[in-house]
Amino acid sequence: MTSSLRPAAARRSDPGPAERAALAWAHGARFLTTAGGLEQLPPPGPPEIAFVGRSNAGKSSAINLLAQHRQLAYASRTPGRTQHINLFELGPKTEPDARFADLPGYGYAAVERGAKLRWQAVMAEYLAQRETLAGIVLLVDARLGLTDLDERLLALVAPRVMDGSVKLLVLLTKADKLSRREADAALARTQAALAGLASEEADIGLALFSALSRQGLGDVAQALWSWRRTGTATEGAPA
Ligand SMILES: Nc1nc2c(ncn2[C@@H]2O[C@H](COP(=O)(O)OP(=O)(O)O)[C@@H](O)[C@H]2O)c(=O)[nH]1
Ligand SMILES: [Mg+2]
Repeated sequence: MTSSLRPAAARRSDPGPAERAALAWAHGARFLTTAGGLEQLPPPGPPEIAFVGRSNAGKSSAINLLAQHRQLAYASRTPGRTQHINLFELGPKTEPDARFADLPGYGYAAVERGAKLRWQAVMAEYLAQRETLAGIVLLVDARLGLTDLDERLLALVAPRVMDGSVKLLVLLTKADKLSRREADAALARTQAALAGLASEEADIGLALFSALSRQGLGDVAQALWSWRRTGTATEGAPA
């Protein structure tokens, strides 16, 4: 079977109610604010889900697809250009239950050194210390696998992942470019690399993803949906 047959197969399967609800939730994402540094972030609110990855890994494409806004997270033609944390809000407008935090892509060689160092520090501080950080989605080009920079990011967040306070979902992107055999190999390689983060408390997911074919979209939406804040005082209360 060629990989080009998979998108149709994926679309054919009827999503269950949980997947539909999760997709509808993700599609409801709206822009909240953009921060040029940690001091510009809004006060901690609902759980934040941070999207991180090397420039060109497919982060903007994934967020755009989840949110169903073609331009919500600008799929830049100039990798590394977006040196900001962009925040999106999800859930009921009166009582948002999650935020997406789109962090700057890393590893783009042409970014000026001073700016690069500054953003490394901002990201490190955000990922290591943001109290409302609930989960991290790490986007990795499936053909490249985890790079040194990804490993460094994982080392940085390892304490929070291993004690279970921050969940981790690693997406192997552009899966449409891989044969089934290549995809299996990429999964196995990445799983082995992530083994060091495993612990009793850790919640670590790994999935193939394609913004082009939508492979993995429903599962990703459901995972993130499960990370939102639930059980607030008004939830389930009569309208
Ligand atoms: N074939 C394929 N290309 C993709 C996919 N996702 C992103 N791309 C391409 O990869 C490049 C980088 O994507 P982008 O979302 O801007 O990456 P970002 O720098 O991580 O935000 C663009 O040319 C996209 O069109 C995918 O699922 N499949
Ligand atoms: Mg981008």
